[in-house]
Amino acid sequence: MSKILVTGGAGFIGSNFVRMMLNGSSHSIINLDALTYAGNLENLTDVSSNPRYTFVKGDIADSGQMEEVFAAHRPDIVVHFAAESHVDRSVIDASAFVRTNVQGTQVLLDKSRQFKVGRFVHVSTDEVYGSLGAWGFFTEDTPMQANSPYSASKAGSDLLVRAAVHTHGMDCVITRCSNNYGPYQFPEKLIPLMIANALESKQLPVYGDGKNVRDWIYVTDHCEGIRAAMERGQAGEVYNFGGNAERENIYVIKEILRLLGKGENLIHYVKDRPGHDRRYAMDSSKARATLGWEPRHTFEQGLRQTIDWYVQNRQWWERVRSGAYQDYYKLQYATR
Ligand code: NAD
Ligand code: TDX
Repeated sequence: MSKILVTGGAGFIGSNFVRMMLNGSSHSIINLDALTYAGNLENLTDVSSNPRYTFVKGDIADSGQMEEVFAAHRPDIVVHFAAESHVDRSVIDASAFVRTNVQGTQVLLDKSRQFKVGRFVHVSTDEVYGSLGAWGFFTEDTPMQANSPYSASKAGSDLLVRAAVHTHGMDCVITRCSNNYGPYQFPEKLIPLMIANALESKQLPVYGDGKNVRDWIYVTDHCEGIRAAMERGQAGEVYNFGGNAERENIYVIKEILRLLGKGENLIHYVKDRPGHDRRYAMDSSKARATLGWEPRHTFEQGLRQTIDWYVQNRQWWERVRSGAYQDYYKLQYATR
């Protein structure tokens, strides 16, 4: 049984990972999270009384605070999710992205080395590879060509992790995944935003021509990949995870409307995202061959499950859409 320090465990993917590990392993979990606008302890209400679960509020970019957390908990493994994660917010202001994603990752690497953590799993994204044309896939050897402040900050953190392996001999693995969707995703991201707006009969804002392509993966499939990399990955290696589900945004939006029985009159084309990457598609053959991993959900199954969850958990997203979120939403969609 290991002690796993999970950073960002109150966010979307982190909370799904914490739940999976508490219900499906005997490891102890220390959930370290700053509880930014995206962090929500309600995501973990069902598992928070588990005796193997501890929550610690803390900022990964604060070295002094991290020293105290590592000294108090002495983790065997770090699984690092904590990040500023929304591309549009990074276009408005990149400073928190540099602080958390770049500086925060280095602080965690330093503390992990100091306290002799056995394995560091760095959760990254397909966006570090840039944008694809109509054909081809990202492999682990595709050069990094990040295009947004968000993806540039993630690419920076990936390089810091690589440097920790090469310079200090640390045992780190990097996972890069395509677009996640599923329960507890903050309704600023495409799928939950469109579901919530449709349920409230509000306009569905489509950037540009709606033909940008994302490779959608159900969140628990990604979490299983991270677990496989944590358990069976080789130090210094990168593992790509994708859902094998490339879809144009407009297809996804029309499917959501169809499944909710809402009309396409809600679709509203707005100004494109600056620097909007055209297409992402992952080649996950390395993870399949070397980790024995594969995604379990088709996009159609996963989307249905996700819509059901948002219909049944209306209170959850209504609460997170109130307050500070309103200010962001007004700013982001004001001039479109
Ligand atoms: P999220 O925004 O839902 O959650 C991020 C969490 O990090 C929140 O709980 C937040 O409170 C916490 N956090 C932010 N700044 C912090 C700080 N300074 N100190 C401590 N905690 C802090 O993000 P997500 O969608 O769950 O993404 C998790 C990770 O997975 C990120 O590293 C992201 O880059 C990566 N990723 C996401 C996707 C996706 O589709 N969502 C795909 C590939 C990779
Ligand atoms: O209102 C919208 N309208 C719209 O057309 C929003 C919010 C998005 N979009 C488009 C932009 C993208 O082409 O939908 C697509 C998906 O957008 P996001 O949900 O913002 O995701 P994306 O920018 O692709 O990045 C996501 O996947 C990789 C996550 O947010 C990242 O954290 C992850 O690394």
